[in-house]
Amino acid sequence: MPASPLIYVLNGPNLNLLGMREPEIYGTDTLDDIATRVEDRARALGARVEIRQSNHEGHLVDWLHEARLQGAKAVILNAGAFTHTSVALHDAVKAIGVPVIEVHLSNPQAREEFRHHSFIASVAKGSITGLGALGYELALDAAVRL
Ligand code: CA2
Repeated sequence: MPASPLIYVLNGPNLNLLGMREPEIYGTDTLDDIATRVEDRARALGARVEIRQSNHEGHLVDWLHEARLQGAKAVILNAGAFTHTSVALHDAVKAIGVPVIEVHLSNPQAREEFRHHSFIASVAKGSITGLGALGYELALDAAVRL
């Protein structure tokens, strides 16, 4: 029987604050709520998920490398504000040879100008934005079917 696919779900800065502030932008789910939904969906799809959050750019770079070393089938990445600033994450996504699906709870294109550019989008397999926590579940469905 083939091993169940492993999907990394990486979350960037301030996403640990979800559900506590700005519910009109990010919804009322906490990151733990989202993790539970992703784990439930992974079980239904027969996939394994490794879900992490960090406020530190280097941790996210290290975890992208780790995803490759662990043979992950895909990475779901919400890089938070690093999306709009990080050449290091751009380079890591490009380097690892593992498909990365970019997810954002909000739609950055509909927000401030400084959120309009993503350093991830051009090296990602695809992006899902503006659909709230559902975006993570849709990304997981896509990751398993890639
Ligand atoms: O919409 C998204 O998922 C974002 O990645 C969220 C980032 C933002 O910088 C990106 O432009 C879009 C911010 C996450 C911060 O989340 C908070 C949650 C509650 C209270 C304060 C911040």
